[in-house]
Amino acid sequence: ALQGGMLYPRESASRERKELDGLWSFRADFSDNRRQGFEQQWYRTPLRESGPILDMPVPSSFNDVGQDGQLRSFVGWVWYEREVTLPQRWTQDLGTRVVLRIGSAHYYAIVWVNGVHVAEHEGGHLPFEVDISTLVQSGPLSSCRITIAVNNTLTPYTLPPGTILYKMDTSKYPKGYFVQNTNFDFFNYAGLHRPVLLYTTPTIYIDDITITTGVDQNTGLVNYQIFVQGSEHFQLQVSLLDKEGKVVAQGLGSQGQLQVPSAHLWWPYLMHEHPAYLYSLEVRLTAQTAARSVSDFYTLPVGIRTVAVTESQFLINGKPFYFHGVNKHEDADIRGKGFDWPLMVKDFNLLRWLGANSFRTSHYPYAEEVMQLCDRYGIVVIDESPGVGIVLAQSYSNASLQHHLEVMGELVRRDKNHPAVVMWSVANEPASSLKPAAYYFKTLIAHTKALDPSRPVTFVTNSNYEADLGAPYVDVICVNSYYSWYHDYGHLEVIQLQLATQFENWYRTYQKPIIQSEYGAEVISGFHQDPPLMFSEEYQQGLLEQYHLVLDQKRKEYVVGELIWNFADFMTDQSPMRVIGNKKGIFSRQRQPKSAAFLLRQRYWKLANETR
Ligand code: BDP
Repeated sequence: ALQGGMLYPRESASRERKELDGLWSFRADFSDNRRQGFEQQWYRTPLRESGPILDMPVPSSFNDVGQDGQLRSFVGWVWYEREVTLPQRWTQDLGTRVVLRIGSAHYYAIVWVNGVHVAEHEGGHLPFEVDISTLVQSGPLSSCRITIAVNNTLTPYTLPPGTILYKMDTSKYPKGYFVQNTNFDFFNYAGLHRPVLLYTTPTIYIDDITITTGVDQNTGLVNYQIFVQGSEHFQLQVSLLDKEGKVVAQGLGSQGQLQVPSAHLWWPYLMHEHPAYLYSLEVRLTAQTAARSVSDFYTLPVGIRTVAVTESQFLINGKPFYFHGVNKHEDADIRGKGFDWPLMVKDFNLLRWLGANSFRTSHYPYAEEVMQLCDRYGIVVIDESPGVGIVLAQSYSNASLQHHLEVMGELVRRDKNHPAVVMWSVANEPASSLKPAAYYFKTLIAHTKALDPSRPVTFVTNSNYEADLGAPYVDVICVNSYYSWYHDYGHLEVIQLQLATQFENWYRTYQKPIIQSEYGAEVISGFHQDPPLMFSEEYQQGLLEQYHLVLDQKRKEYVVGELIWNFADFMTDQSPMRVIGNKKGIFSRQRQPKSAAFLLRQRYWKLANETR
């Protein structure tokens, strides 16, 4: 089980934040065994004393900011370091708890503060944090040195999995030559991808909050559970405030139910005149110690809504919801997978221009700042774990499963309170027809449901409906298919028959709602061919039109969504199949529309008007 909560660090009357974004010292360990940094203990003294360092922006992937091809494709340990000056009230007041929080470090991270090992974390897409109070409060120092070593190596036991291939043939490769192989279709960008920060709380503090919501006639129900650390003796007061700041319900104690008469529900974008209504849950902790009285305040945005799945429908607030949206990636020029405010806002503006009401976080959890905007804008999210590329037998091992269970724990802990999240996806395109897949997905899905009984769970399949051993356990069938792209390429005329057959087979077998969770075609922006040929804008449009004809029939029955692959072009590994990345975006990597974006925009607005 996980230790403690992972509330997003927010400022309040009792909490401060210090962002550590900006330039960090950086050094990649190019030594043969990649372990020189450990052997020479680069964390003991300032990194610049170890040898040549670079300036590295945080957050960002390290790969594309420089002009060094070897760094771009580096595999192994890279070292980041930053000196921070702390205010006296943080270092002198023993009633203050100082926490270092790393939004994401891909893939494995070790953290030292002033040369002392304080944390390790596995997994590149979820936050972790460590209480460093004793270290920063122990001496006269008002500064501290934070060192973070990050390793991007992927093995069959990591999530996502990968393989390090040693090339032994000395007639072809230098001694010790190896490459990183992956079974997923995006570049394995690495580094400190999301904000790193320090924040404070009192030493008796609100550690976690879990909210679930319901609706009874017109009354909104907000069930809360609050976890406190640092003392057994405390008082908790909760108030729910509406948008105007008016208190609409109050409660006392660690758990309870707030009732909101004539509640404003959280509705998806375009489904209601007033979508995305958020209340604020203000939690106030007070405690009395021998020395003093302590208060802690935390405010959580809360959306009141329900989610349910029937044999053929996906219901939000009891009304059928049709996902007309996209699959995304965290990906852009220069920064790679680094979080970037302008990029995030641009993407949301494009989503709303498009009339998209939803997206899937293919193929890993996205930044918390993204999830918060989904709550505020009413963009519905299928929240996917980094379980992509589970295709090797080893990746079905018990060790891998255990890690995957932990990752689901971390994901649910981080995202459980987002009204925008309506379903968990535990994996993308695993080899779900392999024998161990049955036990693996049965266990993984049961575990996720136990962590969060309030949301449906799925994984995204590209297996055959008869062979898929995980499908019996999902609530919604999510299918990817690439008719007339990877199969029968060039033949748009076969799509309708093949797609209709796909839907009918899955529905007959499982009687569960179906989402077309990927479909699409590669286009080089600006390539035109009529009659349509592959890679031209006309071919992508033609392919979409064929898919839409079938989706329009089946959505009257049991198809509950369509998510285009992909929102934007994105970087992949180099291969003869990819022209500087995957070009299935309806927007280019620079977020300019291809012709298909206009087609989709018309369709999505029409769907929105029909299903409102
Ligand atoms: C699907 C994968 C996705 C790929 C896409 C493609 O889920 O990650 O990028 O195919 O090949 O199989 O474009």
